[in-house]
Amino acid sequence: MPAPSLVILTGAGISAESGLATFRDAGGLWSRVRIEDVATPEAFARDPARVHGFYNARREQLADPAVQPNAAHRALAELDARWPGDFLLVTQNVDDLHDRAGSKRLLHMHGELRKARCTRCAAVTPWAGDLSTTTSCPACGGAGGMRPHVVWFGEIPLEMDRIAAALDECDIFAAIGTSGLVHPAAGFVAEVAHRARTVELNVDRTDGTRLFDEARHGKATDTVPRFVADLLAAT
Ligand code: BV8
Repeated sequence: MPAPSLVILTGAGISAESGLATFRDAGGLWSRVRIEDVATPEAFARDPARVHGFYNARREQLADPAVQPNAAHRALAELDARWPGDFLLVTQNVDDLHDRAGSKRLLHMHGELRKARCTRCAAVTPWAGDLSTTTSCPACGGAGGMRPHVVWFGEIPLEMDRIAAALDECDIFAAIGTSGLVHPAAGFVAEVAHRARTVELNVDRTDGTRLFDEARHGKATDTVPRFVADLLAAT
């Protein structure tokens, strides 16, 4: 009997205990700035300096030595390393905490804060510092066309074919630390619910909790290591 195929979706809640603000909790990012002003292609066309400022501040916070992967990130990296079957961790997060925890079978569907993309040649370059309206592309040399390698609202998430293929095969689907409000990620559970075991891990119920077979409530640093231990014990 082959090991079950796993797909795990994470959202901002898995990084909350590492000190990174979520989006929709009290005091979250969208309570400070409007999506329409900083996270759409129209916002970037209208005021690129403001959008760069929003992402530069988040990139700077991510560089803070106090911001480290937490026990939930580390547990998922261990699961990745030890799971004998198919496994894919799909994160909506643009932080690099899953990467730094050691996750390998990982996909950033909304892009990555520490990468920049040239709007002229499309080259994607690792980027730890600030971007501005005068930044030059290391690949083509063009100046002023660099943007965060992040998927804004109204843009198509990355590697959707690879995600669809993994969802088509998955036997167990878990959503961790996501409010289940942003599509298409929010629709993944409905896509697999008729044939996969579905588990939601969150501090609270969400609008999507009713769609899951099981809900495990608590902080990610408590619930995720326990969930991983349960999965590994069953193999
Ligand atoms: C698209 C990058 C078309 C930027 C982000 C209906 C159907 C389809 C689309 C739409 C639709 N209605 C509207 C749309 C369009 C839109 C959308 O969904 N809008 C929403 C607002 C309604 N979607 C899009 O535009 C997407 N593109 O649809 O293209 C298409 C699609 C497929 C195929 C072809 C064409 C693009 C969306 C991507 C936008 N970019 N991020 C950036 O980061 O700055 S989205 C942004 O929201 C982040 O990526 C974030 O990850 C994501 C989701 O938020 P969450 O991660 O869930 O975070 P949130 O704060 O909401 O929740 C945190 C949760 O954690 C809470 O539940 C909380 O209880 C919990 N928590 C907190 N602490 C803890 C915890 N849990 C455990 N432990 C803790 N300690």
